[in-house]
Amino acid sequence: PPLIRRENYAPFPWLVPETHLAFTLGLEETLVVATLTLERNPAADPSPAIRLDGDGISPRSVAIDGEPAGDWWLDDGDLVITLPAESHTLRIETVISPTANSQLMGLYASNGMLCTQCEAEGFRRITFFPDRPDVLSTYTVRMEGPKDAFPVLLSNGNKVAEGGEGAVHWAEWHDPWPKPSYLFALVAGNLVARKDSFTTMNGRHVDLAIWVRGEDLPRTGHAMESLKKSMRWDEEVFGREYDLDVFNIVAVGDFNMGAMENKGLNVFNTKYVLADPETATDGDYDGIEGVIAHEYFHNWSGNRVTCRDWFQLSLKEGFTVLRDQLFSQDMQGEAVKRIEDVRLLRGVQFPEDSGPLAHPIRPDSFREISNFYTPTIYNKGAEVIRMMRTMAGPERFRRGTDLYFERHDGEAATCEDFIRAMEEGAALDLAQMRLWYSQAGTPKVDVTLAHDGETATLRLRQTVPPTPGQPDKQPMPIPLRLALFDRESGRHRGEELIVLAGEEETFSWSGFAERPILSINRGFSAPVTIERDMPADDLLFLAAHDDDPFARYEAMQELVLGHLVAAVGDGLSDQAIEAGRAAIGEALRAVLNDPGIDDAMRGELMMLPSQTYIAEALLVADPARIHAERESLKAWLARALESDLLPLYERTSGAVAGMDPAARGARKVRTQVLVFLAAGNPDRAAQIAAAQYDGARTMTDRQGALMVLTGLSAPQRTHALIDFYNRYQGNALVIDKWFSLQASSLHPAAIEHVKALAHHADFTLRNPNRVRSLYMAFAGNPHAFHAASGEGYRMIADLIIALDPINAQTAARFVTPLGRWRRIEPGRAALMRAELERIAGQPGLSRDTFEQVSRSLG
Ligand code: DPP
Ligand code: ZN
Repeated sequence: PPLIRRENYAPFPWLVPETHLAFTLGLEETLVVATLTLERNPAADPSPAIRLDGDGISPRSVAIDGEPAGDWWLDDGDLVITLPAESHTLRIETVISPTANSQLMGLYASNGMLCTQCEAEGFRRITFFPDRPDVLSTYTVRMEGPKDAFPVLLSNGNKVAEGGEGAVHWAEWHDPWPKPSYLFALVAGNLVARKDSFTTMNGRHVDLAIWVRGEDLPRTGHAMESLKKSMRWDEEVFGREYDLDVFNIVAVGDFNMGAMENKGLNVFNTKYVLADPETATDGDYDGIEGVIAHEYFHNWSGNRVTCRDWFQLSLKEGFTVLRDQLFSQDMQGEAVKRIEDVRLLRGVQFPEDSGPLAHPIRPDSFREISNFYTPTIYNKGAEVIRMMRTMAGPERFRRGTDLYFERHDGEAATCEDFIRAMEEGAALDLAQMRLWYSQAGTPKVDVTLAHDGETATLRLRQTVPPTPGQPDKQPMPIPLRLALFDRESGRHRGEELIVLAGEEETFSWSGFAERPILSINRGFSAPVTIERDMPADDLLFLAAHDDDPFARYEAMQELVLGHLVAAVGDGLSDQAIEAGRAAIGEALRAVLNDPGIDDAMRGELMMLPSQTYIAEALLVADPARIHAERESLKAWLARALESDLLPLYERTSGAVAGMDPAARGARKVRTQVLVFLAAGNPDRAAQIAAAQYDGARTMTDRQGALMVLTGLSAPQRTHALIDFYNRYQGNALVIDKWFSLQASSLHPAAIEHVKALAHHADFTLRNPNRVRSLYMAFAGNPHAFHAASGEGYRMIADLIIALDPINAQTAARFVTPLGRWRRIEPGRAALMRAELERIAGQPGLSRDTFEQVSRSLG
């Protein structure tokens, strides 16, 4: 498959002002009649023919200006037609089979309904079209089908007509806003709606509806509330108003991604719509609120202003992730949300940036765009725009986004357009900042703080590591929020923002009789790793006293990380181990008992750095050693602090139900306590967890207890797993949790459990949520995935090979964990590599999997 390059962008030679689509719907067979008006694009090089993208379809008929066309041919799946004049009307008939579409791209069947997913290049599986984001067209869609199978017919925009007699009915929808093909959507099925309405800031009445299967209706309330909050928030914070009379959301059980922002008709994975306290955790509630907001916000950052080409994907995704993060911060509290976002960034994006799949947030080339819906494009993209916001401040940042929306409304824009609007609107000089768009890799900042007389001198040095195709890097601007704490008073003089722009810079402050304590990268103001030698006492001080909650969290993480990295790396003397553990124990005890922090924050501070994060800090990791050291620290802490943990469990067991912050915080802490106890006192933990399981009034409590039990070899384990399955059989999202908990468990036999679960009657390769619930959980479970025998690697490779022909996009996602081999100790690395080679040797590999495997081996 060819490499597509950003530098080769050229505008499409034709404009498509109007697109009319007529569907005769059927699960087995759907007839599509596409009628396009075409005009030569004055801004492009003229072309005697038109090339319309197609993927796995063939035309049943082609007509130009009402006459059957003769001069057309298929080239590599695309339809090429000679067009003599300046403007034409083109009519193309295709027949597609939704039921046979297991890739879930284009038009497909799910549970008896029909739905579409077109981003990025799915529209070409429905009809021939210039399937690229810079061709904007006004769509009119007519759907006709059996009333009993498809009582509800939805598409983008507003419904303008409907009718039908007897068994067949039809509806016509019109979307007044020109859009690229990736935002087209159609849904037909037996659905019911939760309906509501919203009045916009300028008084426009909007009908809202969330469409689900009948039995799911009671679980749509939270999604609807989240939608209304998002609409209000985007008006208040970004000045963005909704622009149609209806906004529809449809929940689908078979979906490759989280959700999709089609104009006026968002299609969602059920996971991000359905919730009630009995079946969804507090985390699920937050996920729904965040994803509903994300897709809604795309209406401006993505739809009204879209992308010129897919290399600009972060233009809409990075920006929209930042917008949804800011929204969730406002809804749930800034500190905890920021910590969660940083944990995600470090857990998935930093490893991507240091591995074979590293790419800049604006990539230069790809073979399959589906492979670039990555944590780098999304989450690092958000961090880059967040840095601009930090440097400009919220008001100037808003002037920048206002200018961007105003200037590019109705256009397909580039990242460069965004940067320019930000430079002008927010009055920022972003010349050097552009490097964040072009250079991959997580910068490392070495920090030393010297003290001499009354002067404190901070020396900062940055390095941006080499990444595939980018051996040499230039220094990038790194905005760092910092504070210097006076040892005497325990206070700082006020936070400052400095920008490290050169490779090495020094900053100094006078008036410090003693060496101050440095709190740096507060709020995680830059997506970098900080390297510094900080005495344990100073970290203990920050963990207990820093007024920036993120910095407190960070100090805890740094304390534990430093200890574990040393323990895994060089091996520590018994004495050093004891001292390290004692310091961590002291910090954790303070966290457990500090009345000044709320439980949501306490829960965060109690979490030890993940194995992935520890591995990232090591050049080459031995997953077994990391696992052993981390578990043994946990066990030690649990035993040393048992007399603090048990009362904390007692206290937090008071508030059982309720969705208020206090009850949610209590649930989080309770489960964290159980996690510690499971390591230090498994019998006691099993007893408490079993009681929590039996008495649970929320899924958060039930899942937390089951997670802990699943990791133990206790008799209560089997009982709870059977009960959970029986209780929720038939509820796909909850059964996903049941698969996931077993695949991610600390149980020594987790790998055997996964093998057995793959043969469970409820397991299927056809449903992405189910596949991920078993195998993503497994691939993220270090002690099982990295079994020294290589069996874990073999299982993931077997999965990729089996899944690739069914759902290539999902299969390719599983290459990432195997691609980490360069950073793993040599024995395992060889086994991982061998599995990648075995996959590469399969005939007929998809473009998706081929690209990821070859980059991973490369
Ligand atoms: N554009 C979608 C989203 O990120 C993914 N296809 O919302
Ligand atoms: Zn998005």
